[in-house]
Amino acid sequence: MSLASRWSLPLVLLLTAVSCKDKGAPAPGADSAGTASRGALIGAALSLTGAAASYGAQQRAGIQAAVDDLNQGGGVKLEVRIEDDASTKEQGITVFQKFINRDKVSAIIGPTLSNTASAADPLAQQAQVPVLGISNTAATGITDIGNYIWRDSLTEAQVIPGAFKKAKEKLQFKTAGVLYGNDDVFTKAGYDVMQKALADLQVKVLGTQTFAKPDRDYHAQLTALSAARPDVLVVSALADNAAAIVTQARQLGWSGSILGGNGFNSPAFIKNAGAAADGVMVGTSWNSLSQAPANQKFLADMKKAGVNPDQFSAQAYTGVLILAEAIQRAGGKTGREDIEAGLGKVKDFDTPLGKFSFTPTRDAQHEPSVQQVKDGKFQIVQ
Ligand code: 1QQ
Repeated sequence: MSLASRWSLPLVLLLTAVSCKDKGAPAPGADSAGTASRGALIGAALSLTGAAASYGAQQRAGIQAAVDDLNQGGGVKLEVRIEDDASTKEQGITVFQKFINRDKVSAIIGPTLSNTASAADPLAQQAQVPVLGISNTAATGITDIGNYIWRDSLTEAQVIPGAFKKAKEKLQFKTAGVLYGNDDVFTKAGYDVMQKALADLQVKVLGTQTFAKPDRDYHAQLTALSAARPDVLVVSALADNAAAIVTQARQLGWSGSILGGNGFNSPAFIKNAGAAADGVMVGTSWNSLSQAPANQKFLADMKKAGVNPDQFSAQAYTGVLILAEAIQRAGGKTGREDIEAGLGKVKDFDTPLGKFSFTPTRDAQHEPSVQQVKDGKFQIVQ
């Protein structure tokens, strides 16, 4: 079924987005009638500041675009209230508490980082408020928090083995040096998956080094890794660290290939690393080339909004569609229990990420892709 026909059910569909800065007021482009006769109130905890701010900005744009688009159709009503989780566990918990107890939201989108989700999601589970993660990719410690926690983001365990296999076929490497952030749930979990994927592909790890999010100088780790002369460098890092690591590796003379994890999937990584990003390969949950109508609609909406689309905006946009679909599947009812039940019925849903279903453990299920930086842009590897 096409998206258009899904949305033309006899329900009034109206979404408004409210930013943390202008609380209570509809965001630009949103329909102010959304607050006058609002439907389900959804809270979105996004990293608008801090280490994950580059993802949060794109997520906000994706949510806004989906809201604006749905606003023009008919059907379920939603009001999406966006708050900054500041890329930290502490602020994530504060925002969740506000959403759950003060705003009394029907469901929560986010938070941006797995690290934050690991601390904030248990509050929603406890209060029985459905959470839809849109970018949490740590394989464990997210949806296994409990039955109210869902996500539309594929885990590193679902993406990396296939991406590394394809990379090995293209690049023919036998050895690797590995660098990962050891102070973040996602970068650590990503490392575990990478290590296993390399072992399964019979790639020998010649050296492993770590860093922490506040670090800006990686010369010691990179020098030690290149001294071991691996064929490829494998890095699990958030976008800001990733850009600095790749830049410094090239400055130190590293000319080999670099494989990244989900943290690299941001245009901010390419922007900050510049020419050093060229050739970097990474698995992704969004196929930018997909001709599927849902993806073409997403691309058109982002173009209209003047935003460069990426995986994070695609997953955020998809999150809004999934919640609206869940409400529709719940017969238009918008209580916490209704949305929880509706999420359980979302299946083979056409989204910008492809045909989307949830696994029995509430993780995302759809086809991943592989992309490589070329001429300053992510290009899908066929
Ligand atoms: C996570 C991630 C980050 C790289 C993006 C938000 O995947 O924290 O799970």
